[in-house]
Amino acid sequence: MKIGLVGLPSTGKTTFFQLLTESVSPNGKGRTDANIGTAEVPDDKIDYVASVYKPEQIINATIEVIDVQGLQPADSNGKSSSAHFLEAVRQVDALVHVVRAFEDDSVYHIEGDIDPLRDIEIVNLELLFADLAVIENRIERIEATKKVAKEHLEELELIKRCKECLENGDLLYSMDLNDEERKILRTYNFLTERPLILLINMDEDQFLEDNYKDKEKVLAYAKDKGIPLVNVSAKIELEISELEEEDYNIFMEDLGIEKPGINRLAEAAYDLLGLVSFITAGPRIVKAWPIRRNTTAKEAGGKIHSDIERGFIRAEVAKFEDFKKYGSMQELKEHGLVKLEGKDAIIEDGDIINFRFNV
Ligand SMILES: Nc1nc2c(ncn2[C@@H]2O[C@H](COP(=O)(O)OP(=O)(O)OP(=O)(O)O)[C@@H](O)[C@H]2O)c(=O)[nH]1
Ligand SMILES: [Mg+2]
Repeated sequence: MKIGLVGLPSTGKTTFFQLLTESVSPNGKGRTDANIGTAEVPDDKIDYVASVYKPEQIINATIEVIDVQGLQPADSNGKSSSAHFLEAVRQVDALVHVVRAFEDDSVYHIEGDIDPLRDIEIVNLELLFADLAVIENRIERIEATKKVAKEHLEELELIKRCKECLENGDLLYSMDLNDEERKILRTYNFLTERPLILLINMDEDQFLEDNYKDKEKVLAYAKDKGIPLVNVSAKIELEISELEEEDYNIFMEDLGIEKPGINRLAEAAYDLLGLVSFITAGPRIVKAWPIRRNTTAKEAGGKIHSDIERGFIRAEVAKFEDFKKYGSMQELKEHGLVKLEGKDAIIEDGDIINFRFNV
């Protein structure tokens, strides 16, 4: 899974990026290039299975995180200079908009004051302008040809509808499109079609009180649009992440941070994208494998290796809750709790699977 961090300048994107990826020095100052890093998805189930198997290696699911430079709001003529930075996040599975709620006079705010909802709308507009620019270029290119090829006519009609949608100030994900149309649009990697998460970056006090300026408005907006909200206090969490475990736990508790930011973000992203993980376990490796919800046993095998999908015979599936209750595969087998599933069985989150295949 890939996510892209976007937002206005100095909202805490790179701070959050460092927290997620535990990278100490992202590329330069992040002025021109995007920072790219990998975040490990924390997973209680993997931790438990690993504590039983004690494997040589534990492999959690990962999320690739791309952090781009802050977007400069368009000028009064609607001219925007953000499109260039946004190219780096066109291919992500979800965009995470880092919104500034923290109050700190020493940190410059491009709009001069704290107003999360206004900032959310400015960034939406930047995404919209970037998509509009792509569409306008494409329309120009198609129409420049003397005779528009037949296969382009349909595309042209569709992107003109998209253009109209954006010009009305609506994001493309709100359009009612059929599968064929979505397929045509896929090659464009439109930003306003990407699933979005709002990450509210708060200061210490706001986090403790679970309150920030205009919180009610932001909640109402997110609810209305069905956009998940995640709260973090990126700077403070980054600072304490450098402490020894004992101190770290004490500070997290003092600050009222029940779960690290990465946990909350990963949960929101898995939920939004409809992902779950299954587990493979052995003495060498215990590993989490992210899959789409409703993936079949055979397809799940294909995630590991195409040979497993091709030569699929059966999947031995144990439910995580049963494993936790009995504490070993041997016990589970004796209680008849390891099921032999066929190719069409639906895999659920936490299933511990051993594939039988033959190639
Ligand atoms: N007080 C306070 N400062 C913060 C917080 N989060 C980030 N900052 C500070 O804000 C400044 C900008 O943070 P960055 O993480 O670099 O922001 P950015 O969004 O990556 O900025 P650009 O890449 O320039 O757009 C830094 O000085 C951070 O220390 C916070 O929660 N509280
Ligand atoms: Mg940055």
